[in-house]
Amino acid sequence: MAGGDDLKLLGMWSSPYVLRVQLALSLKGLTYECVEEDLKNKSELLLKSNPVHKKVPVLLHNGRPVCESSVIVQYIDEAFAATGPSLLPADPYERAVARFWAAYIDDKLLAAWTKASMGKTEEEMAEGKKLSDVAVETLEGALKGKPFFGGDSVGYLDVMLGGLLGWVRAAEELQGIKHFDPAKTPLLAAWAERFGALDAVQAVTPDVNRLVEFGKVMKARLAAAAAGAGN
Ligand SMILES: N[C@@H](CCC(=O)N[C@@H](CS)C(=O)NCC(=O)O)C(=O)O
Repeated sequence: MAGGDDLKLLGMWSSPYVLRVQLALSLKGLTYECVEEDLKNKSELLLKSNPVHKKVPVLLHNGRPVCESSVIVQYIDEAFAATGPSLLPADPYERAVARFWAAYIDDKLLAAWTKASMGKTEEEMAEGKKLSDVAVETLEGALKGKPFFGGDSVGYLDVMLGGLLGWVRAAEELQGIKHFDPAKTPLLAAWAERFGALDAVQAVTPDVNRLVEFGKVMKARLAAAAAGAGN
């Protein structure tokens, strides 16, 4: 890391958004301090650093906050351009394509996955699964002819999707949903294995069993809240 740079990440261990930032920092080989937030009792530092959304992740670079996972990953790549591999493509057109698919992941894929796992009714969850299948098959097209979204090595889009992988695996345990089914989307299924096997990725990936247990607790809390609202 460039001399004198101080990096502090306000995060939470189970957050896929925080994991994106950890992946970017790990792939770039940057060292940082990780501060675990209690989202039910947010720290003054978090509230002051992200007064608009009050969410994690926030990256403090020499005390200056950067918010929103996609913005932070791009910031890391630009601010530490001389350190480690580049995440965003050098070519402006390729950069635009990577950003387009990153927005697709957040707008379509994540929305579908949330509906499939947290839907209020069985019908809503089934609808989420259908939307998810369409989104995953569409995303498969962006991976044609290359091992990673970034080409021969990982890039911005790999990080944006890779942050979600822990929960993709946990969903298999929790709901029996295989989001990256080798039979339907073989390229994405192989990508998930390839990406997950990288040292820099393994160094920060949360334990899937811990995510599964956390998922069960969240689900029970949602069910209790829904039952309470119905009384
Ligand atoms: N769009 C944001 C989403 C971040 C987000 O939703 N963070 C959650 C944790 S997974 C959070 O901080 N939630 C606290 C809250 O909503 O009050 C990003 O990409 O960084």
